[in-house]
Amino acid sequence: LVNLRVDGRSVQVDKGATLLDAINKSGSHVPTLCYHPEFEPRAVCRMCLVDVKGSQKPLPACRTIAQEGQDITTNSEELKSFRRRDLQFLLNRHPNDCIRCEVAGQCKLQSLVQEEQVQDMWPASAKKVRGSPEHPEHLLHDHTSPSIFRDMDKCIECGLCVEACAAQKINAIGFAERGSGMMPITAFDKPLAETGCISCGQCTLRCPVGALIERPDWHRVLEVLDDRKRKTIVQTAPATRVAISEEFGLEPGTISTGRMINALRQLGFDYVTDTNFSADLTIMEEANELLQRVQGKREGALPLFTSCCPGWINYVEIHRPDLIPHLSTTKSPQQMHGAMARNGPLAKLIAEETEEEPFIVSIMPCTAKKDEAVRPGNRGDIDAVITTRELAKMIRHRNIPFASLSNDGKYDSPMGDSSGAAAIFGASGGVLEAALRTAADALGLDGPIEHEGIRGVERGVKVATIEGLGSVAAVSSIGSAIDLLSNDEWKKKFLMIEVMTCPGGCLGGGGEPKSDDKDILKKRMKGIYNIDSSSTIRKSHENKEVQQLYDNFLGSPLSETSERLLHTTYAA
Ligand code: HC0
Ligand code: SF4
Repeated sequence: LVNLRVDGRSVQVDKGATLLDAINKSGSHVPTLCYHPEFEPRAVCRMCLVDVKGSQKPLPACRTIAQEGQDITTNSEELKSFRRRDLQFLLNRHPNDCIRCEVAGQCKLQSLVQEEQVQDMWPASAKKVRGSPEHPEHLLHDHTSPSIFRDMDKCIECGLCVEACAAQKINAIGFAERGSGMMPITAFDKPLAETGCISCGQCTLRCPVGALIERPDWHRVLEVLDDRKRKTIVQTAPATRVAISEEFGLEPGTISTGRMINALRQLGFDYVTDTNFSADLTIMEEANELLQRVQGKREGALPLFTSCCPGWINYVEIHRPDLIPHLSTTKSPQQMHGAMARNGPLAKLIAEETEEEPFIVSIMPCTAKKDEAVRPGNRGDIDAVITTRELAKMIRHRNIPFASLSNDGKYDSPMGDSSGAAAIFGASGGVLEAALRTAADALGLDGPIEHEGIRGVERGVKVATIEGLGSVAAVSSIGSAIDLLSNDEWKKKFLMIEVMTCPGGCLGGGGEPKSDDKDILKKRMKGIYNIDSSSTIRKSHENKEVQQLYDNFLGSPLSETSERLLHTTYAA
């Protein structure tokens, strides 16, 4: 342990901890803009400069390792005035449109400016923003991606987006220029839609301001809800019910399924249904697809890749079209749900009440799901996809007291029942574990229901070998998939491979609440697995509503109707 003093108070931290860790532990506070615990600190924003007794100049707390006996001051008049000057510099270059900014109220720059009462020196017309005569060369507003909006006039050059994209090994954004003109841009300054961007949204998760955000669709959803002309159906993804809690001050990992359902009803949705229902349906189709491929009864290569993660599908189509034959043709649960709500028993029920087509909304932890909904072959089934963060905004805008709602809301039927296997779709390894539970029963194997070996939120590849079946792999983060696929070993080793683009799976999705807690994914994961372990039904094929759907509408997995509504194709 290391002993030091922060603002006159003694504090002990682990060896290797930074001054920032010590400051946070001591109860003192320094602001940060460019720091996130996931990445190596770059110390460019200078907000966390502190005085260290004996040092000639202030040091950045985020990347200075704490030493025995150090005496730290965080809030001298000189440091405070330095921070204010720096904030003023950022503010002078920032547009004056905070009042309608999508991240208003959750922007780190706004919060610091407000706290310090920094004055903006220049009117909007005189702002030195990029695209102005000083920086005419860079694309400023880029709304070409179906998932991500880039408004670079709001950028404060912290570099967290560059780090986030590099951690994904996609590198669609990088730094251009040097010194004070340095800014993150896309390769050749192309619009995002023309780059290698896979819409994962990890950059939006880390952007401390409103420069990179998910394409906002919640305004349109509220309009339709308020209009009350069309019946509205909403579906909620597995990972949303846990992470939404954080937006309203509940402990990370808190399961808020019933609260979320109640909030959705208060927002005015007519039918509140569960993507988890379609996750169970996905397992039925995908497990049978795997079986048919193994038996040589169906086109397509082995190992089989899961197809539910749209960032992964984007990656394959853009960067590795040679892998397309390995992709499962099974649609993702989101898209199956859309197709069923549009064409299945629920659609029939609604058609008895009104001729008007229902408006179908998904709540997803993911930005790439916006992209998925407008893919050829999917277009039209889902009318709007909003992220967990956007849902929280809608709830706040309507003054719904989320945290104090009772947690007893229930999904509507049909399309509301689900198993524990569906719940764990939200965590890396979950889709695979769900498939293994069903495959084991189908093949009469006597295995465990839980597969610890493929659980966990860290980036990397987790492997499990099932006797009588073979080896399977769960890949957490697209960067790890890129590594795994860099040579052909995977072709020999595995029967099935799950790839989730975001570290930890959907619970770490680009549309989830922003957090500076380095253990946030673990906390969310615990909540997700708790839903599973407390479920009475834990296997997808035991979902009664899914069984009824096959009996009354689809016939069987891979039937003609299933193929038409629940499967898709890919193109390079
Ligand atoms: Fe996921 Fe999904 S589990 S991709 O991680 O398969 O976004 O939560 O909704 O579609 O069910 C995300 C989460 C989903 C889908 C499901 C799958
Ligand atoms: Fe990179 Fe993902 Fe952001 Fe695209 S969405 S720029 S791939 S981090």
